[in-house]
This record gives sequence, structure tokens and C-alpha cells, in this order.
Amino acid sequence: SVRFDTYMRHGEIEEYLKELAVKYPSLVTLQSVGKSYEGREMTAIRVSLSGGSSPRAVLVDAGIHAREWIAPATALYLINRLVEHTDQHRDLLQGLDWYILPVVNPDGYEYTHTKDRFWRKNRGAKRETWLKWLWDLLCEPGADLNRNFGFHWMQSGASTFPCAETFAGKKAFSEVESQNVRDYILSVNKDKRVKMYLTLHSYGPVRILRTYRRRSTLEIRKSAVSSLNPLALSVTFQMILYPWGYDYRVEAAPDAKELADIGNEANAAMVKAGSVPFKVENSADLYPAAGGSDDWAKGVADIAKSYTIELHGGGSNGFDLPASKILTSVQQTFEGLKVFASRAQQL
Ligand code: 0X9
Ligand code: ZN
Repeated sequence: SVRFDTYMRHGEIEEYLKELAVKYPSLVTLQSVGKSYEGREMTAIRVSLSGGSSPRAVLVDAGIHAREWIAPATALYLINRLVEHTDQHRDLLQGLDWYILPVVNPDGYEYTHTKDRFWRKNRGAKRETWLKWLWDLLCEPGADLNRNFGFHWMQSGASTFPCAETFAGKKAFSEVESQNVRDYILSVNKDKRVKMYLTLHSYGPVRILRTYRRRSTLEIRKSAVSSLNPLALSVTFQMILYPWGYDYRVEAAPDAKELADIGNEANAAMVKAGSVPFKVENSADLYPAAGGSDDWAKGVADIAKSYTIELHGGGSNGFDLPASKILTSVQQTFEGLKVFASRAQQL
């Protein structure tokens, strides 16, 4: 069964999903997304009143970054509400199918439980060169899966250095977990029903100085150098980010206004539920970083609305929100997810 007073291990999460499939066979279908580098199952759950034939769908994933534990917990709360409290939330399932993958990076997630609480990457990125032994001395292997997606890969905000936190992998989709997520998203969206992709992270990196500024195409042509704007001083933790994130020297997405509008409405609902505010922002305005799943979902998989949600931070360094705070956090976030869903129903 599910719990929100502690962070569940990957095996417990898998068990819970299986339990739901047995208890609610007409509502729930489990889908195998594939196996992780270390051989763990990546299981997604489809929640649908229509056996998967609703005109629209929302795809949610979480835990691409190992240490961001509140993200899988939030996905689990969403699953719990949709499946075990269907009567209270039937409107969320009206004409809308849900596809939820609670742990994108199970190897990293388990590693943060057993070895290193603040590990971010996956546990793959195998080293094959004759220098393997040297790399193994230098650092643990792993790639940042949120730099490994094949859309403007390595254009900005990512590293080719295998020891970096934002190591993008050897090439786009070099990692099995990002391959699996890519193939899963493409297969779910075969018939173009997926209107929205939500990828759950935590917590918004602290930004003390705003170094990047979005500029018009004309300005971009004039100069390729970003301008420093020391006046824009801000510190923010919770965020709703929308594409593009791969570079700041590009025009905003054509539907940027609508993307922001939906984000703001979700934020308002979460604030109403008692949450600290989420800053709604174009992703690259936070910092440009290419290879994210959000950009790829919009730019390649053709999912109109794509968001990275940076959930509540806390604890000693932001990623280790105490377990006692899980329930409040997921309840508040759920109010925002409801808004995303109802907007998806209108797309
Ligand atoms: O840097 C990231 O991958 C995300 N922030 S986090 O602190 N959770 O690591 C933000 C990703 C935003 N999306 C893109 N830059 N594409
Ligand atoms: Zn993250």
C-alpha cells in the first residue's frame, strides 16, 4: 500500500502499482517502460475510464533526478487520488486518460537511499575506453538524464565531462532510461492524444543573479553575447517552467503566453491550498539547459503543453524535504495538477 509519511523505496512503489492493477482492473493498466541500466523495472500506470480510448491524455513522470524524492511521492499521490478516490475526482478522468511513470531513474533513486543522498544522475554511462580505470578513480559513473534527450542536445547548460553533475551522456539518448522514456512517450502519443506532459522535479535552484535575458530576434542577430542584468535579484524555490529551456538566444515558444497562463492558474490553486508561490517562468530564463525531457516532449514528440514543475524544497540542502512534510506538499501540488488536467481537457 501507499504511504505519505515516509519516502517509499522503488520496490515498494512497484508493489503498490501491482496492487492497484489487481484491485482496480477496469480502471488501471500497468505498462512496462523497460528496464533501467541496473535491471530495475520502469513501470508506468495508465488510469482511464475508457480503457485508453479517451480523446485526450496527460503524461506525467517523476524522479528523473535521483535525489528529488518529493517528485515520485507527488506522482504516487496523484495515482492514489485518481485510482483509490475516483469518486471524488471523477471529473479529472472525464474524457482524459492519465499515463504516469513515478520513477524515471530507479537506479539513481535507490542509490540515494543506500549510498549518497544527493546523487542526481543515473547509474549508467558505462566507460568503455582504455582510460576506464582512470575515470572510475575520478568519479562514479552516471549521466544527467535531463540533459540526455535528443533535442538541441548539448547546445547549452550541459557538460561533456563525465564527472559533472550535468554530464549529458556520450550522445543524445545514450542512456537506457531516457531511451525507454522516449519510446514510451512516442508510443503513448501515437494517435496524438497527449495534450500535456508534466515532469516533476524539485526544487528550483536558488537564483541570486539573473544573468540571462530573453531578447528579440533582432537583438539576437545583433549580438550573441548575453547581457548581465544585476538589478534582477531574486531567490525562488518553487517553479513552473515551460519551454524552451535549451537556449536563451531563441524566440519564446509560439504559445508562450498560453503556457504561462495555464501555469499561473495552477499556481493560484496551489497558493489557495496553502502552498508557497510557484514562479511561472520560461525555462531558459532560469538557466539555459539543453537535452531536457520537457523540450523534447514539445519539440519532437509534438505534445503541445510541456512543463517542468519544481516542487517544494526543504531540509538541509533543499532536496531532502523531511518526510513529515510530504503529505502537505503533495496535497498542495495536487490542487495545481487538477488545474493542468482541466486545461488539458479543453485543448
Ligand atoms: O536543471 C534541470 O534539469 C531542472 N532543474 S533541477 O534543479 N530539478 O535539476 C530544470 C530543467 C528545465 N528544463 C530545461 N532546461 N529543458
Ligand atoms: Zn531535477
